[in-house]
Amino acid sequence: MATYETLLVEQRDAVTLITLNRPQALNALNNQVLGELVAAMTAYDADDSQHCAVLTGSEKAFAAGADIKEMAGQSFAEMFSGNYFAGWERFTATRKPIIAAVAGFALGGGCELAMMCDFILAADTAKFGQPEIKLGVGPGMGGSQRLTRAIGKAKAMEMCLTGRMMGAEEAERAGLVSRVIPAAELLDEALKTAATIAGMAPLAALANKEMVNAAFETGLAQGIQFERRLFHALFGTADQKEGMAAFVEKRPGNWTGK
Ligand code: CO8
Repeated sequence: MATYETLLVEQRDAVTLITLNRPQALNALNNQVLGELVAAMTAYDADDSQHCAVLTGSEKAFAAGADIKEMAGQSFAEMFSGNYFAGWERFTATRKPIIAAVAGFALGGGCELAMMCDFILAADTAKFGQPEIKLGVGPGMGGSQRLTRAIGKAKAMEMCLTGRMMGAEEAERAGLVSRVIPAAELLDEALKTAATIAGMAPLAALANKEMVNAAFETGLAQGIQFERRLFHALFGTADQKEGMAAFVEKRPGNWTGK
């Protein structure tokens, strides 16, 4: 397995655990982190033995944003011609499931990275925010769009305009995170959840991710049509036959990923 300077990557059975590892900068995201995360996700997606990923940070910070020191001196021409940070689209192109396990600060690009994952499990210490306005800018990794879709206009607008942080309880109430977990149990719970997902029929997992994501890209009728076609298509898989036979025979499914 490849090794990285800003990430720790390990495989626990069928689960890939990726830990952001720039403690000196509270896991701030720079071009190197971006390149390494894309490489790690591409490797995970291509590895037939891996079926769910967990992305996490440290106890203090999931990620405190894009690296302000890397960006500070850049001109418009450099940002625009280099299409700064456009590479994140390759992260969101990952087809297999990714869980964000967030403890501590998830600010700016850190909050946006968590929202690029399929769902967020938050420690009770998690703090989410889009404080870019305090730096004279705004979200740039999808925050204005994904946060608004996740928690609605009123709260997203307030978060972006004031830069205030939102704690884990509020984030759960608002629908940004799926569950809040005591900090000491966060990683175990995230790995357990990932193992549950990794235990599902792999093609069904890909299809479920695509279906839910389609809700953000289509109108209702088109989204339902897409869902139905994917549902139909899964009847071409051996795992659908196996899954339904296993139910009737009252035993667990034995998946082949075919
Ligand atoms: N970038 C670079 N370095 C950082 C960052 C960051 N975002 N956040 C923290 N660090 C560094 C600090 O500079 C410090 O380094 P040093 O010891 O060398 O001074 C070290 O991490 C520890 O940080 P603090 O001493 O500040 O720790 P505190 O516990 O006092 O405070 C905070 C923690 C509250 C999280 C504080 O560090 C903070 O406010 N950080 C910045 C948060 C922020 O503004 N994030 C938004 C950044 S902009 C962004 O994310 C834009 C995304 C879109 C880009 C897309 C481009 C197209």
